Amino acid sequence: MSKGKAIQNDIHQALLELDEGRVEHLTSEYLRAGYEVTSLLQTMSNAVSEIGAKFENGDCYLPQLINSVEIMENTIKLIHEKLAESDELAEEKGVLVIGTVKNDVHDLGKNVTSSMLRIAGFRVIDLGTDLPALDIVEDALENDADIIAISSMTTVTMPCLAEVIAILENMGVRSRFKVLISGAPVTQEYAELIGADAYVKSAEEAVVTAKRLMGR
Ligand code: B12
Repeated sequence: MSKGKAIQNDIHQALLELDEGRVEHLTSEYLRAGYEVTSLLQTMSNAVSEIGAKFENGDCYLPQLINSVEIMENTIKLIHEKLAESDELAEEKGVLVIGTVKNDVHDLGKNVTSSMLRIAGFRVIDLGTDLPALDIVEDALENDADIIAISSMTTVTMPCLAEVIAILENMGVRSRFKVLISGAPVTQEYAELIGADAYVKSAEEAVVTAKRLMGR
C-alpha cells in the first residue's frame, strides 16, 4: 500500500473514532507530502457515511454523526487554508447553487458536497434546506448560476426535484442551467424521468460530474 493510502486509512479510522486532533495532524502530514486531495475527501466522506449507517442501525447517536460532519468540515477548512498558502486552489470552474428541497431538513451530505465542490474550484452558493422549488429557481437566476444541485433525502419530497425542472421550463430558462440531482431515494432512472442533466450518488461523483457539465 502506498504511504498516501496508508495515511488516508489512518484518517478514516481517526474520523470513525471522532478523534479530531489526530484527523488534523494526519491531514497536515498528508498535505505536506503533496498527496492528492479529492480521494482524501472521499475517504472522509465514506467514514461519515459509515457513521450514518451506524446511526440508522441504532449503533450510535445523532450527535456523534453530527460531530463527524463537523470534524470533516473543520478539516476541509484546514485543507482550504493550506491550499491557499501554497497557491494551489483551482481557478473558478463555475457557479453552483446547492440546496435541499421543501420539507427536507437533511443537510449533512449537502454540506460535505458543498465543501468538496468549493475545494474543486466552484463558487458554491448554499441555499440551505427546506427550499420551495420556486425559491431555488429564483436564486439560481439571481446568482446567474451555471449549475443547480439539489437533493431530496426522502421519497415524499422527491416531486419537488421535478417541480424545479418544470418551473425552469415554464419560465423558458431551462437551457440556461444544468440540473444535478442527488439524495438517498433518488436514482439515475428518476433523473432521466424528470429530465435532470445528471444524477450523482456521492460528493466525489458530484465534483466529477459538475466539472463534466461545465465541459472541463
Ligand atoms: C442523519 C439522518 C437524519 C438526520 C438529519 C440530520 C441533518 N442535519 O442532516 C435527522 C435525524 C434529522 C433525520 C430526519 C429524518 N429522516 Co433521516 N436519515 C439520516 C441518515 C441516517 C443519514 C444521512 C446522512 O447524513 N448521511 C451522511 C452523509 C455524509 O452521507 P449521504 O447523506 O449519503 O450524502 C452523500 C451523498 O448522498 C451525496 N449528497 C448528499 N446530499 C447531497 C446534495 C447534493 C445537492 C448533492 C449533489 C449530493 C449530495 O454526497 C454525500 C457525500 O458523499 C439517512 C440514512 C441514509 N442511509 O442515508 C436517513 C434517511 C435519509 N432519513 C429518512 C427519514 C424517513 C427521515 C425522517 C422522515 C424520519 C422521521 N420519521 O422523522 C426525518 C425527515 C425530516 C425532514 N423533514 O427532513 C429515510 C428516508 C427514506 C425515504 N426513502 O424516504 C432515510 C433514508 C433512513 C431510512 N433508511 O429510512 N434523518
